[in-house]
Amino acid sequence: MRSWPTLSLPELPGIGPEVRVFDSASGAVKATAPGPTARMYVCGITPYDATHLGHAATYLTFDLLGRAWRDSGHAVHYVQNVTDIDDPLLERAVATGDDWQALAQRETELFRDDMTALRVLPPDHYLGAVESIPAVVEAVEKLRELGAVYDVDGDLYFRIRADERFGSVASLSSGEMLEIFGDRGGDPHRPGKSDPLDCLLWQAARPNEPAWDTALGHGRPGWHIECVAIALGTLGMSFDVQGGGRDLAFPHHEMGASEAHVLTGEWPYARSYVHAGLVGLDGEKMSKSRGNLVFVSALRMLGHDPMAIRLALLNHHYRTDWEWTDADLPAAEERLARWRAAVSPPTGPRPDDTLLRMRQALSDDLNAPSALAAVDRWVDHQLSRGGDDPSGPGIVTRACDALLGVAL
Ligand code: 5CA
Ligand code: ZN
Repeated sequence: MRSWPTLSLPELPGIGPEVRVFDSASGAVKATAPGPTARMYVCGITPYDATHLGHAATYLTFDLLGRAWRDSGHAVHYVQNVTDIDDPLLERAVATGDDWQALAQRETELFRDDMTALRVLPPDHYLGAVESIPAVVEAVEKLRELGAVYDVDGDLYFRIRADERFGSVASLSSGEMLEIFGDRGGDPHRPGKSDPLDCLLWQAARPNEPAWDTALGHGRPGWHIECVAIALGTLGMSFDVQGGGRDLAFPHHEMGASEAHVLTGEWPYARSYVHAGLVGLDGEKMSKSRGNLVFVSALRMLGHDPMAIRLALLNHHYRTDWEWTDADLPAAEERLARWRAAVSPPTGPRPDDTLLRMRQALSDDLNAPSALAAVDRWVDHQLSRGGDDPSGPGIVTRACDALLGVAL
């Protein structure tokens, strides 16, 4: 699948510190210790509706991580999927009378436009579930040979007991897992399953639904194995970060880690599992199924500067859940205008301390609000007293671009 256009990042003096992030599996902030090339897989959209601010906040989180890694001297190998075949997409297509493929293509295109406008660096591999069906089939066949698969009326299930490490990503009790599994696409009550938490790897064709003829029969892929097949095919095992919103920790990333462990005999799947908090509106998680959405594209159509949208999102720490309010965007627009006014004179205050603080904040669990505050300090100083360092405005502009993705 086509990714979106890349951006060249401006050079900064010196190098950033090693990046630390909160890993859900160990429950602590820990150093990401990538080799020369950091490897990251971030779960992509299910393209049945436009990108809302919750999605955007999650993709910005991993964009910051990629930028911090680059600043600390690493190359980045970044992979993202598109779940372009799944129940919610088919349900939406039926409800609106759309062709499911046309719907997926349209919404994926809009997502690319939103990511481009927000200056999110593109993945190196952007792969859809449909184009990855051969890789999924190969993975499920291998799991079957290893005895980790059973059949319920033609549907193929992954046996979680095949993995003695199952449960180590999200660290939930079995009661919690059962409750969440049903809410997030699982089918704990289906008769014939060996364990209520076993998950679908391959679903046999249903009437009036798309299906593919494969060695597994006529059907379509399950969700978790899609990401495993794509991640292993591009990054291999033990990549540095598996990312997504907090709602993906269980079951999605838990199942992915187990399937990959059984498949390869290796551990870990990802060295860190990084989860962004959920953005809400009116007291509820912003979600396509609830319909309480603010779309990035709608804000753009209203003429809001994407850099202000970006600043509004970065003003919240990625790990906390937060609520979007009508005050977020005007505050970000005002901040953006001040920043732009401050970098326009030829000289300004010395930027060294600002750059240092921005780097420290971002490398310490992606503390974007603190990095924004560091820029605010320089801006306040410039707008109140000015400065005579000819490198000041240029370095602050470049740091905002390279580290925060905010073009001034
Ligand atoms: N296609 C799967 C992942 S393989 C999926 O979850 N798609 S999604 O379109 O539902 O979500 C895309 C990403 O946005 C996921 O990482 C999800 O966790 C995140 N996300 C969804 N809603 C919110 C929200 N309200 N706040 C923050 N992130 C969100
Ligand atoms: Zn995924």
